Amino acid sequence: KHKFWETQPVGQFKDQGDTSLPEGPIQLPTPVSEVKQEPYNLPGLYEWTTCDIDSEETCAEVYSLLTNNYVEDDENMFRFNYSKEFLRWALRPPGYFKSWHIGVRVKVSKKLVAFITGIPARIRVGDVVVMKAEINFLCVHKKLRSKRLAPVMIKEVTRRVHLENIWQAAYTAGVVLPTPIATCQYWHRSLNPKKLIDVGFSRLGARMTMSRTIKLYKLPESTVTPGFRKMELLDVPAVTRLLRDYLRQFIVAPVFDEDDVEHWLLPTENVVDSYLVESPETHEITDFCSFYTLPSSILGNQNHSILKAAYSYYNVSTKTPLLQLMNDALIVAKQRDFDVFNALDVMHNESFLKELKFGPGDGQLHYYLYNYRVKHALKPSELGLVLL
Ligand code: NHW
Ligand code: EN5
Repeated sequence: KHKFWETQPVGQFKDQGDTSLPEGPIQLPTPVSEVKQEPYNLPGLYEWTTCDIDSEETCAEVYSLLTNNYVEDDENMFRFNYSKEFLRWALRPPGYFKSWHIGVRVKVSKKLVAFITGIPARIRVGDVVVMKAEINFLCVHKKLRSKRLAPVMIKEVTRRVHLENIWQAAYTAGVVLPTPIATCQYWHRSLNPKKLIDVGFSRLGARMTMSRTIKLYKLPESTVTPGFRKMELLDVPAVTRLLRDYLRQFIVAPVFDEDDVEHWLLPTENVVDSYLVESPETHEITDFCSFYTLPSSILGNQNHSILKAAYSYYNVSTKTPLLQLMNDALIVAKQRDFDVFNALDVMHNESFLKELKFGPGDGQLHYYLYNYRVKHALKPSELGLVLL
C-alpha cells in the first residue's frame, strides 16, 4: 500500500501495538563518510537546485510555486499563501543549512517545479534530546503529480540531513502516513464572521441570523490584562526561561535557547506576533502568547481573494489565566484585521478552545518522527511542538 514509506525507518502500521519494540532510533547512524556523496537521480528532464532564499529572485520563484501548488483544504476552496518574509523567517533559523533548501527545475526552461526544505532543531522526546531536521514545504507542481517525484525528494533531503550527521526528523501533514505519533484537530475562532461565511469558510449556524452571529463573535476593543504588551528584544532572556520551564511538561517539545527565542518569537511584522504580561508591581514576565500570520488564497470568489489567518503558536500562563491571555490574543488579532484565529488542540489549548468560541475544523494535523519509534501514540495535549 505504501510502496515508498514501507522502505523507510518509520513506525509501520503492522507494528502498531507491538510493545516489544524499543522506543528510540530505528536505524543506527553510520559515519558521515559513508553517506552517499552524489544526489539521487531525477527523471531526465529535471535537475536539482539549491534555493538561495536570500536572493529576491529565488524567493519569488519559491513563493509563486507554493502560492499556486501548495496545501489546499479537502474541498479545494482555500490554499496556503505563505508570504516571502514568512518563508525567509521559516527557513533561516540559527544554524540553518542552505543545502537543505532543495528545489527541482526543468532542465531546459529552468522553471522551478518542486521544493522541499529542512531546518535544524533540537527536540526532546521523553527524556532524550536529539538534533533533528524539521521537514516542511514539500511541494510538487500540480502538473507533475503522481509521478513518484516526492519519494526522490524525500530521499534527497534525507541524504543532505545525514551529511550534517543528523539522523532524525519531525514533520506534520494533513494526510495519514506510516505512522502518526499524534493526531491533532484544527479549531477556528471567527473574528470576521461575515467574510468567513461569504467565502464559504464557515456557515451560518442553525437558527442563527447574520446579525446574531456577528454579535456572538464580538470582542472588546482593547485587551484587559494589566501589563499586557508586545514582546521586545530585551525580553528574550525572560521569555526563554518562561518557555523552557513550560515546555518541560510535554513529551515532545523543542529545546529553545535565547538565539532560538529571538528568532522564533521576537515579533516580525506580518510574520510572528508575541505578547507578554509584565507584572505592573514586580516587572516580572509572568505570561506569554504568540501567533503567526499565514493567509490563505480564496479560490474562485468574486469578492475576496485572501483570508487573513492567525495561527496560535507558543503560549505560557503562570499568573494570568490562559483563558484570559488567549482572549487578549484574540483581541489583538482582531485589532490587526485577521479574519480567523486558528489553533490546534496541542499543549493546554483544550482548556480555552470551547469557552473562547473556537469550533472544530474539517482538517486534522498528523505529527510524525523519522527514524524514531515511540511506544504509544501521544494525546495532542502531550505535544509541546508547533510546526509552521
Ligand atoms: S505536509 C504538506 C505536503 N505538501 C502538500 O500537500 C502540497 C500539495 N501536494 C503536493 O505538492 C508538510 C504533492 O501532492 C506532494 C506529493 C508533494 C505532497 N508527506 O510524487 P508522488 C510537509 O511538507 C507520499 C510525506 O507520486 P505527489 C511535510 C505518498 O504517501 N509523504 O505524489 C513533508 C506516496 O508514498 P507511498 C507524502 O502527490 C514531509 C508518495 O508520496 C506526502 O505527486 C516529508 C507519492 O509520491 C506528504 N505530505 O507528491 C517526509 N504526500 O509510500 C519527510 C504524499 O504511500 C521525512 N506522500 O506510496 C523525513 C526526511 C528527513 C529525514 C532526516 C533524518
Ligand atoms: C504542515 N506544516 O484542511 C501543514 N484546513 O480545519 C500541512 N477548514 O481550514 C498540513 N473544506 O473547518 C495541512 N472551517 C493540513 C490542513 C490543510 C488545510 C485544511 C482546515 C482545518 C480548514 C476550514 C474551512 C473548510 C472549508 C471547506 C473549516 C470551519 C470553521 C468554523 C468556524 C465557526 C465555528 C465552527 C468552525
